[in-house]
Amino acid sequence: MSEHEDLSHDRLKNHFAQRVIHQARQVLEVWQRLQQHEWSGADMAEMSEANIRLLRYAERFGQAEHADLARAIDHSLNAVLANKGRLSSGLISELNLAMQRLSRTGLRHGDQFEQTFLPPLRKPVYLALEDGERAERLAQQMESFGLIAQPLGSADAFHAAMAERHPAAIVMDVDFSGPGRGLALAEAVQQKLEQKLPLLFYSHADTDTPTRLAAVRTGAQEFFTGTLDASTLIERIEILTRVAQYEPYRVLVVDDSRAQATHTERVLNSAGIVTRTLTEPIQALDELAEFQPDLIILDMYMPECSGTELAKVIRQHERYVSVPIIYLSAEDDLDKQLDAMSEGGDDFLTKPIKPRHLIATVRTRATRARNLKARMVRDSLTGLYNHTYTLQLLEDAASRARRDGKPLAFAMLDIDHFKKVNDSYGHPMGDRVIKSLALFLKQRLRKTDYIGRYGGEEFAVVLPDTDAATATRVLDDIRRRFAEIHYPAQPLDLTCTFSCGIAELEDGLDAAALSKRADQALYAAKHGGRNRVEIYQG
Ligand code: GH3
Ligand code: MG
Repeated sequence: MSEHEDLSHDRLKNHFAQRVIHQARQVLEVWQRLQQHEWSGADMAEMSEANIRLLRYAERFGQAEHADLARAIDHSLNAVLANKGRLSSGLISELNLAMQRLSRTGLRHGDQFEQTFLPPLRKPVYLALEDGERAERLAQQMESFGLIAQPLGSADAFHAAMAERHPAAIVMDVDFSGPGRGLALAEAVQQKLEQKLPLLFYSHADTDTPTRLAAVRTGAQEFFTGTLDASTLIERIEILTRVAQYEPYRVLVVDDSRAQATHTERVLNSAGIVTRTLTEPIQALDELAEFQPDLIILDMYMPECSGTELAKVIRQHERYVSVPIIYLSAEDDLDKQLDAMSEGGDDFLTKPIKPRHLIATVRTRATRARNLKARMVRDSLTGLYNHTYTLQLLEDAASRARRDGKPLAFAMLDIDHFKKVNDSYGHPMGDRVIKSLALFLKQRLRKTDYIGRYGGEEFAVVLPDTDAATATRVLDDIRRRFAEIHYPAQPLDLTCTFSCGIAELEDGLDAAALSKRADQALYAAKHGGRNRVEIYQG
């Protein structure tokens, strides 16, 4: 084969590979849409059709991994059909897992196996900002993170772009093309769409409540003010547009009547919500720790203990103070309902309840609780988990590792001579380094790893299913690459390093002891000269 033919052969192969990727996206898009309402037969048919096409392409173009996933999805969809079109918690979880894997599955290039993420949405993000220069700069930064951004200079350009294709998301300046006109523009566009586009507003000045209200009414998911920080923006867009982020809601149903519980489960499952039932309330606390529900539905009257008593017990645990509790009961005495609500409940639904009403209540409550939790457990500078929550995650991961007989590693990182950075370059530069290490860790670790900001310039990482040697390899690679980052500064660019200590879970070791070992290893790394990774030596 001539070199020319070789090239065109490669290009052809690449072209077909793109077809598979495109079809995978299609499947993921239908899946994402299904998260918003109760599933219908038509939805299932569309899903199934898109998936079959993926299977055919993947088989024809030799993409074994995609073909396997498509087969698994087909299998689950058929199981739903065999179940008289009913979803079950097991099937929802199965489908969700397959979709997450699909969104992460790369392609085989030639013969060498290359694990890459699915390319970013081919759709661009439209940037409609008053300040054209800012928009250009932002677009460049977004591109270096794998997003395609298209700055638009005028309302006409915006309309033209919208007519040509719909973007993955819109970033709109409230004052784009004139004071307050950005708002009107976004509203006009959204009104014409059946499926609203992810919309993020920006205002250079701090804005008043009426403006924010107007933004909310156009379906805005986010409102930024002040300087528009690229990494924050990128992170929000990723969350709004990535399917992989989606986790089905989990609801724990506590009801002594098996029939009633099954009914509740069926209704919730039909909307893609994962459920688990307890008919014996006494087990509730064990189940809570294991299942980690987003919301709890309690029967008011049970023989062993009443719903309100159980709610009180649950609320005594600090970890569960913010999990919404909904009472479900035939009780229609308003006074008794109010009494029950003051005992740690969030809502009261009377039986028989319309399925739509139940689903809507659960969705709104669970969404709000997740948002609230995200604020409570995350550090505001970096968006990483805070100290307390990281320790909780470590505890949960340790008990899972023990149960499944899998290894678990815990790493602690501390930036070297960070005081000097603050002293010589100023505190804002210090903050920038902290934020960039946070983003760096997020990009380079697995989705299943938990990353926390442990203290000022100290970080912690929980690595499930990982032994100390593997964790060391991963973190040492991150250490080397992080040291290569240059932060522009006068008179000299700044570079930073970090030290890291690693410990592995062993029999008889609890989370606190494991964390202490990692800390000791970190101390050894500092003592040994910094800019290195050390494993705990007993
Ligand atoms: P070592 O290599 O031994 O870790 O030296 P170090 O200078 O990094 O350690 P030390 O603990 O003495 O100093 C840490 C400094 O980090 C002190 C504190 O002012 C600074 N710091 C803590 N939190 C923040 C933060 O959020 N932003 C900034 N800019 N600085 C912070
Ligand atoms: Mg330090």
